[in-house]
Amino acid sequence: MKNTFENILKEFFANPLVSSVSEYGNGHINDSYKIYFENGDCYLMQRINHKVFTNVEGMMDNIQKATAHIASKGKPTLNFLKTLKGKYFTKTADGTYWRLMHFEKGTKSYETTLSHEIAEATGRAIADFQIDLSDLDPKDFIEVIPEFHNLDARIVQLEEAIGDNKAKRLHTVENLVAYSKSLQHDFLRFYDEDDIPIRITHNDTKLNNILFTEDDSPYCLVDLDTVMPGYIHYDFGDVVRTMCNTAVDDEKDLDKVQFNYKLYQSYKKGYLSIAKQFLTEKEIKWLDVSGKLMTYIMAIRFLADYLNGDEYYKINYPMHNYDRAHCQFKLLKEMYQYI
Ligand code: GN1
Ligand code: MG
Repeated sequence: MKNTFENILKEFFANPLVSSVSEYGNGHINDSYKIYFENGDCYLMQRINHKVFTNVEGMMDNIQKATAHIASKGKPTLNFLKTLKGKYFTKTADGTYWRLMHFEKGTKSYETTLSHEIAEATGRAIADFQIDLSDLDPKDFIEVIPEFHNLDARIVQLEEAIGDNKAKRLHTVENLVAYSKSLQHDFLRFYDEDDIPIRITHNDTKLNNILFTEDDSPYCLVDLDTVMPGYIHYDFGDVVRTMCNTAVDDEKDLDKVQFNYKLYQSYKKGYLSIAKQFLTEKEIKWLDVSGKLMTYIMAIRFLADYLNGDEYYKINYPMHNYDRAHCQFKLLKEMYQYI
C-alpha cells in the first residue's frame, strides 16, 4: 500500500519520504488516507470517486475559488497542494483521481453532540461560511452534481428505482415508500417559492464536516466537494439532520433516533446571530422546514440506493442503506412533532 501512495505522492513532491499511511474518516463517497512524512509533516490524501464527481477539474476549480476567497479574508480553510505539473489533482494509469491537502492539526470534529455551546458555534460557523462566500458570483461556479438537492429530481430517482426494482428489494420497504409518497408535497412547496436567492453554499454540512479547535471554537468547514450554487436552506438543514439526531445515521435501534429540539434552538440562535444580517425574510421563513427537507431528501436517496442494489453509497454490510433510510424516516417523523 505504501508503494502505491508513494507513487502518487511523487506527482506532488520530488522526493516524498513516507513514514505511515492510515485510512481516515467515514465518508460515503471518497476514500481518505492520513499520511505522515518522515519529517513529521502530515497530509490528507483522497481518492476522488469520479463516478459521482464526473468533472473532477471543475470540482477542484470550484473548491479553489472558494478556498482562495476565504483565505484572502484571513480565515482558515482547506489548503490543497498542486502537483509538480501545476494541477490540484492527479490521474493515475488505472484511471483513478487523487488529491492532497494539508492535514489540519489541532482540530477535531463531532459525529453527534449534546452540547449547546457546540450547537451555537456550529450555527455561527455555517453562517460565517455563507457570508464569506456571499460576495462571489454563483455564476462563476459550476453545478458539480446537477440537481444535487433538487427534490423533484430526487423523487424521480426514487420512482425509477421503485419501477426498476433492480435488487428485488421493493417488498421489504413498502412502508417507507408509502410514507415517502405521503410527505412529498410538504416539501415540493419550497421549490414553488419565487425569489429565494441562489447563493454559494456548501451543500454537505453534516456535523462532522465542521472542524473545531481544541477549545471548541469553530475552525473551518471541510469536505468542499459540493460547494456550488444553492439555497442557504441546504446548509442550514443538513446540520439539523445530522446534529439534532440523537443517534448516528445508520442506527439500527430506531428508539434511539430522536430529534433534539432544544439543541436545534441553540443552533438556530447561533446561525441567526450572524445570518440575520444577510438573509431575506423569505429565507428566514423557510428555515424551520429545511431540516425536514434535507432529512427527507437523504431518506429517499438512501431508499433509492437500497432499491438499486447499493450502486452509489459505500456500504459496510448488505442492509446498510436499508438501515440508513429507516433512520432518516424515523428522524423525520420525530421532527414533525417540533418543526
Ligand atoms: C455523502 O461522502 P459524504 O458522507 O461526505 C453525500 C451527501 C450525504 C452524505 C450522507 C456527493 O457525503 O450528500 O448527505 O453522504 N455526498 C454526495 O452522510 O452524494
Ligand atoms: Mg461529502
